[in-house]
Amino acid sequence: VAGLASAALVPQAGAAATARTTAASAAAASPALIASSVEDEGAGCAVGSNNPASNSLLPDPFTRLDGTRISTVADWTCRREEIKQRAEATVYGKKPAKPATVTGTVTSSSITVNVSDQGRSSSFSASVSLPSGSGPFPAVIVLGGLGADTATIKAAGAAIINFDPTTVGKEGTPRTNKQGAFYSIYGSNSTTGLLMAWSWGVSRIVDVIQQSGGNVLKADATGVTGCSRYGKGAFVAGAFDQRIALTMPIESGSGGTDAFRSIPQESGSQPLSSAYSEQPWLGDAFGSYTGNPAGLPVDTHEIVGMIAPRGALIMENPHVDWLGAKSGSVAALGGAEVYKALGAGSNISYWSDVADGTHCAVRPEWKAPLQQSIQKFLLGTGNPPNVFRIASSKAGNLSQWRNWTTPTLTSGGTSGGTTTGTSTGTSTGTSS
Ligand code: MCU
Repeated sequence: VAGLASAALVPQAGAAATARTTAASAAAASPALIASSVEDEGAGCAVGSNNPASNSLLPDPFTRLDGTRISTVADWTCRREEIKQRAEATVYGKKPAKPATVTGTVTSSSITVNVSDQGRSSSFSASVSLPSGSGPFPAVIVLGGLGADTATIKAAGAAIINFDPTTVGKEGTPRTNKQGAFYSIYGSNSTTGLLMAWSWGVSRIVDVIQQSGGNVLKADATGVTGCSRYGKGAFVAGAFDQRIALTMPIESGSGGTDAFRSIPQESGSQPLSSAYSEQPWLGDAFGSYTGNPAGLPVDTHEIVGMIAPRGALIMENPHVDWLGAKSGSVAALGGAEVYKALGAGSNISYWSDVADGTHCAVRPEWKAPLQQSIQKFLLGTGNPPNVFRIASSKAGNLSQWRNWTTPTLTSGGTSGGTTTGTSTGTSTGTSS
């Protein structure tokens, strides 16, 4: 606990204030919530597929694989797609496009999901717990049950969807014999790791909510959270589905939010080789990078950036060295630059200045930012927490990790590059 009295409180400057001003003036015209209606707005982009030269610093989120730099907010859609595809190829494994058929039911107590794709079928379910009052309600998908402050989530007005992701991607199997509802369809020898399989499960739950008619749960107001290995899963789920309005990973560590390049330099943190081998969480391709993170075409600051401009609350524990909270702060600070560039700097918050060192404890410090995040991003009321509260014992320094600057992306059409978006989703734009 020593050292926390002087924990750094870093309010977001400049861009956040700009975002608030922009948002205030745009409020009347903007939808209250900023999630997309589609899983991947960049699905139609023709993007680069080369891996850039090795780089010991965090790659520039704003430079395309062809070397040109993006300049407009519209450009981000296809640049995000490039990041997504490189991250699938080298870190997590491929997330298949929406299956041919997804059916299911939403009731006040459960969600069932039935999927058919490529001639195979599988099913899974999740339990639902509604808050008091009358619906339809927003909901937070809680992966794995650990560490989530469900009382605060419900008191803020959101339902809980309790999802055991191991039914979709089982732990404890060798990489060559992966099991669960995802692998029943895509094969036990699929190279996609468990985190992406879990993320696919979250997306199929959102499919069923979207198709349900919105009587019990709202289609455009779903959040995701989880702690530790389930925090890794919540992070990937929120990053890879633009329908998720609020992403809240807790103490996700190595393989979660922690910047891969920073982990080898953070004493006591879980080594990349360990995160790769403890469970098949990451994709099989990551095995080539555990000793060479500089060779990765992306890092986790860009996975944070994939969440932008949607709501994010990243929670970390600085007392357990294994969790690598310093590397987590590096990624959050780097990802926040994407939010700023999009004029949505206030939509990401980070909090690692906590007193209790117990892994996955429900913490008093996170109650207010959690409540504010749910109200803002799932109910469309109030203001986001808009805070970076970093424990001084585990405070990363972004300037040591980048050689790029953050552009102010302008409105208007796409510029340069070879990319063409064919988005059919609701435009997200800045926060309201
Ligand atoms: C932080 O998440 C993991 C960690 O990566 C593992 O090394 C450890 O065994 O388990 C943590 C966890 O999921 O705890 C519940």
